[in-house]
Amino acid sequence: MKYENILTEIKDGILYVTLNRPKQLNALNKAVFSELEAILKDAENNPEVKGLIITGSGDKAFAAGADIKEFAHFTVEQGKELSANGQRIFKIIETFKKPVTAAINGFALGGGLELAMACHIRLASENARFGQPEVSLGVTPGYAGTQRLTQLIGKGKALELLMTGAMIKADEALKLGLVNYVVPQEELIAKTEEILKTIMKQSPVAVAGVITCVDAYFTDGIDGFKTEVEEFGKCFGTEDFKEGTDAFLNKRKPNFPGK
Ligand code: DAK
Repeated sequence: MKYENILTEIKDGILYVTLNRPKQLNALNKAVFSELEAILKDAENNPEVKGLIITGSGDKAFAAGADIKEFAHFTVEQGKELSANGQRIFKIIETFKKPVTAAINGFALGGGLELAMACHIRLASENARFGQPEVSLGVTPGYAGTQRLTQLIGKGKALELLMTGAMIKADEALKLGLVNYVVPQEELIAKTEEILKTIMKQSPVAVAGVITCVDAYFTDGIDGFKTEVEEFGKCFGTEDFKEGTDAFLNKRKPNFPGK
């Protein structure tokens, strides 16, 4: 299916999702959100898709935030609605049962950083810049930036970035644990593919279980330890587990059926 603001392509099991509003530095408007939601739904049900790479088109931006022109005249109610909808869609990414990586190829600001933080793994190019500049516009982050940034880098540094609105460079983002790798821009997609392909060789059922367990750690009212017991137990009834153990015992590489 063709989208107006996002390019998609499936190759070797990877769905490439490229935000494609380069003139607006890939700013996230309502249309981007609804296209993203449709793409995720399709990816969830498409057995051809084993993992995702989300990136931005051009060499300047991953996404420079929510589209400021779009929300500039919003009312309190519209603001709440926009925030709830964005949070809901980013939660779909965070709990997605296939691995989702962000290849951050430039500015990841505001909603753009919030999108990257919802992904399971983040890689950045050397020119990438990160920040939550919302306070400079008179708003708080609305797509769970206050929550995920705190989870990822800790309260002290998160509060500093959130309250100053300052931008940081890729090497600092790496030191803070905001991204897993920093590479030259021309190597960004290849390095992301390498990580994703390593994950894709593992049991998809077990990988999905890991995502569920780690998410449980951060979900109020859910005991992550109990979730792990459940997920671990479930694995024993799967074909992936039979294949994985049989392959090990017979000294061969596993070929996981993903069920
Ligand atoms: N939205 C709309 N357009 C944007 C944009 C954005 N976030 N960021 C950049 N653009 C557009 C610029 O307006 C410009 O368009 P033209 O003027 O050419 O038409 C074009 O992209 C190129 O930008 P610049 O000319 O500014 O490029 P520079 O290299 O000089 O600067 C920059 C790059 C990234 C430093 C600069 O563009 C910049 O500061 N952009 C804004 C970054 C920012 O503040 N991002 C955070 C947005 S706030 C909410 C929910 C969520 C949020 C808010 C409310 N509610 C629930 C209501 C989330 C908010 C955010 O994400």
